[in-house]
Amino acid sequence: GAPSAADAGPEALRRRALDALTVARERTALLTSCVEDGELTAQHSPLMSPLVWDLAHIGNQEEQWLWRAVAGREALRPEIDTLYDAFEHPRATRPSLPLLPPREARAYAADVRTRVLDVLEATALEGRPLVADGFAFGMVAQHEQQHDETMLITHQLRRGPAALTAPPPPDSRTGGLPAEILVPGGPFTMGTSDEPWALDNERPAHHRVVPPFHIDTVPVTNGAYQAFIADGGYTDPRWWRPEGFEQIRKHGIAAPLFWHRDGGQWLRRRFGVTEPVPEEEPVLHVSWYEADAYARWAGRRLPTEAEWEKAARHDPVSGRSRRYPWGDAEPGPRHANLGQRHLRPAPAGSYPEGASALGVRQLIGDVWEWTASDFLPYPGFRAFPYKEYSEVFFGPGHKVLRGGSFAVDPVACRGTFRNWDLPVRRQIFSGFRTARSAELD
Ligand code: AVJ
Ligand code: FE
Repeated sequence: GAPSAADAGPEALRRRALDALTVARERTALLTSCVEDGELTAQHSPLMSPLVWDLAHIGNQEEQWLWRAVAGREALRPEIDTLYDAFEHPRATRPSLPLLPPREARAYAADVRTRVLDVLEATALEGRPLVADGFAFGMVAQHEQQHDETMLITHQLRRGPAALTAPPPPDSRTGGLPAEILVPGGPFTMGTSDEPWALDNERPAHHRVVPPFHIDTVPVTNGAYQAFIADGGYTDPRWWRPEGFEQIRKHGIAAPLFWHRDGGQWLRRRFGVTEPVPEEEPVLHVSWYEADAYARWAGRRLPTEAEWEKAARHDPVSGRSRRYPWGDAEPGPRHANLGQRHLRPAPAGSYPEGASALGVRQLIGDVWEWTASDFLPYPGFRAFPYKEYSEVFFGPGHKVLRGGSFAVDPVACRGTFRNWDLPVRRQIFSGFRTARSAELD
């Protein structure tokens, strides 16, 4: 298999950094060239930035971290920093800023990239923590890919005919899967201290004791979710957290985002195309409140973040935690549905080669999975290299999502990777699976 990043030398990491930056830029270029320039400056939803903001923000972050912090050079355009500071300007206000127009934004990002490739060539990837193992380059590639996922969400919210197309994922389902899998109780290693490009919130590795539990073999499907809807799930407050019930009442929510009813059937709009909701696909575009309510209706609950990671990484034979469910090899197309190769999740039960040691499927790729847990620091957490990546979001307001969606690139996805969002969010590529404690048996 592919060499693991964990034991790659500096030259392998330099190639990996060049490759990760190049792949990210190809994705960014596609997402910002498949619509007219006029659409790049439009706001498709108050929840999202205009695409041209993401484009220049990607370049600006790369300039700040690789041109200035790593190489110690002067700001190229100091006057634009504040425009692309995500904390100074909330998304809804970004269209009214004097943003760089599309041509200038493209030229700026390209200029930064040309300089950064020289920096990568000239920098010894050892010594201070920012450059050791090429960390800052890996961080910037992950940042660009995270915005590429954000831009894909903007494309999904956009009205009008399809601008993006991709082949459907191969149907690699195998039958006869159990509905749930027992994860034995006991300690396991959560988080990492030796994955070179793991971000601050994934660190450090530490022991967690997790009581035995059962977890769904596959994510909850549209078919299963339709049974919840048909059973009056959205109108029965017994299943809902009070604030979640208030949100669905106030906004008239009665199905996942992008679904509508036509006669007797559920349809959904996906990247400009309307189609029947496929029953066998994992449900997508549900909030944490919807996931939590479904689980309660099903007599189950969402897995905690520690349970999710143990199901994904714990090898009961060796007792160690793997980098990915299938082992330590880098994600390939047979392991998981990642990287916007397909613009939809694969049917539940796909990717047998991506199963975890315990046999749990599709933990990586397809849909982000809501967990029961608040986004909190691990014991021994240290913000690095900046507090605004993770630390300012810690607390009960944000729920953790795990595993990555079809829209995430492999560079920004691992068994330890942590995503988070507000529990009301549903434009993200979010689904879930359920669990139950085994002690109740
Ligand atoms: C980790 C996906 C929640 O998009 O808000 C991008 C990633 N941080 N730029 C986000 C991020 C700064 C972040 N999430
Ligand atoms: Fe950002």
